[in-house]
Amino acid sequence: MYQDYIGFGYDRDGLLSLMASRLSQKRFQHCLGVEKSAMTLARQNGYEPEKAGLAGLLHDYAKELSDEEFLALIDKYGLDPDLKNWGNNIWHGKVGIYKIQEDLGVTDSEILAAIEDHTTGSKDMSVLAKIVYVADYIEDNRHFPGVEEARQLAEVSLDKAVAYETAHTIEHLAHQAVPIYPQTIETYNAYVSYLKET
Ligand code: DGI
Ligand code: FE
Ligand code: FE
Repeated sequence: MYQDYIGFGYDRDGLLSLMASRLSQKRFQHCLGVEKSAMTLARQNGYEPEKAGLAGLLHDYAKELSDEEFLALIDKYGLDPDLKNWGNNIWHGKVGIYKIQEDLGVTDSEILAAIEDHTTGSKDMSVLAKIVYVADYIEDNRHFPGVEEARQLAEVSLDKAVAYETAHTIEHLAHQAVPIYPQTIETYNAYVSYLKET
């Protein structure tokens, strides 16, 4: 049950109310979509669906915090000062987990690590981290060129789906001429071999 992972006694309904009050309608629906996709991926990969669903539901909890709040959290917890050179896209996972611990009492380190790395991936992802990373990309509300291929790959292999998602994200970021977080490139290098295997 949620109680194994969260300290403040929230059940799913309690979390849904809190998230609905913290997030735009659209982002709330996205979180519900990631919850559902994460549970499906968990069943396909021999992982606990409830734990995957909880991590998926919470993954963007901090997405609508202000820049000032993120900068204050970086100071408060003595996080890597280089984080200040980035923005919401990088902060809502890597700094967001501190807000999630403060507000929800999430105690499970595997859930926290999965949320921490859900945007950039990591070269050392747990099965749960891969599930959240991929579910974020393929959930039902996502519509972009390539999403169908990502959905198909995810049914075959979580690792191939991670590789595909990372390559396409990097392509997209480079095309937009925005900086790529070094950890994103590390993820790409760790998974690139899965792009070639059939
Ligand atoms: O929060 P979501 O929109 O559901 O998705 P996300 O957390 O995977 O990504 C948020 C944004 O971050 C998305 O527009 C892509 C961008 N992003 C992913 N990796 C990097 C990145 N932005 C920068 N600058 N560098 C990265 O490495
Ligand atoms: Fe996100
Ligand atoms: Fe997301």
